Amino acid sequence: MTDFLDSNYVKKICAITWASYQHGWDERNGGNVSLRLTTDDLKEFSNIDKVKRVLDLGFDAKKLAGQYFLVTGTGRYFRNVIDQPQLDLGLVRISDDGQKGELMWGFEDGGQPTSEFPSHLMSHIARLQFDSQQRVVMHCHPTNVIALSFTQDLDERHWSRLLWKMQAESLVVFPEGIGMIPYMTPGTNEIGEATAKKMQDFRVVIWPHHGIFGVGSNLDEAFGLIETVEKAALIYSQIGAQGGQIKQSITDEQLRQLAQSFGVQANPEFLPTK
Ligand code: 2HA
Ligand code: ZN
Repeated sequence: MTDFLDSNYVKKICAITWASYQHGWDERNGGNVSLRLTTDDLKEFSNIDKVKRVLDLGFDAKKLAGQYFLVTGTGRYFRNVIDQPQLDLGLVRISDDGQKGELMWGFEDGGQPTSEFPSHLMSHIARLQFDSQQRVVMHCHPTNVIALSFTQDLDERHWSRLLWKMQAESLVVFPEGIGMIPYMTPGTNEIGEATAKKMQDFRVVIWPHHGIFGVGSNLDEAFGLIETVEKAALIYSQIGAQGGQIKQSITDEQLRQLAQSFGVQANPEFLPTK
């Protein structure tokens, strides 16, 4: 048996939180991440077989009963997770009735899951309807995405087309486009519900003037998705820095060719089929 602290799950979350911090997306306690794990994933690990504390979830998570989430703690700094994972991370089992979180490991100095845990769990539930491999929800504060939410209309079609045209990579990585909710108060069930609703159609949801939610089947995929969206937004910012005048861009026809070539289906509401 391996101590859970030495698992690749903990190592990988440490690596991703550190990378996200280094990108400048997680000032202070900004950002949070959750990784869904099953009993099967955990059978080879020790130190996770006793309930250490029972936590209130604040909503009905029955659809996730018996599943485990390795999650960052509220108020914790992404910068520090790599040095003290057993304090800043927790492994939480959703109770059989779906009302409570059972802390099995971590948060050793009394910590609690991120204030956005309801948003994470609701997003996991929404994505699991379409994708049984859904594992990761990641939230952070990428600078150029946030800046874009001040200068652009908060319109999904507009954002999707703008970001698709900033680099050839965008359409291939997020062919369904970009989801968007209105500005809402973070940490509430309401923002969680609005985000999860968007997650029925998108893997990326923008929180205007705040940040981004991205999902995936593993940590690299969710992180890479956010990275690609932020890179497109950065290119747009750099265009502004170079005077803002666009002389040429990727055309709709070139986007269609790109989708065909990479075998992806571009959202037809955002890119007409012709
Ligand atoms: O974890 O980013 O949205 C702190 C936040 C809240
Ligand atoms: Zn945030």
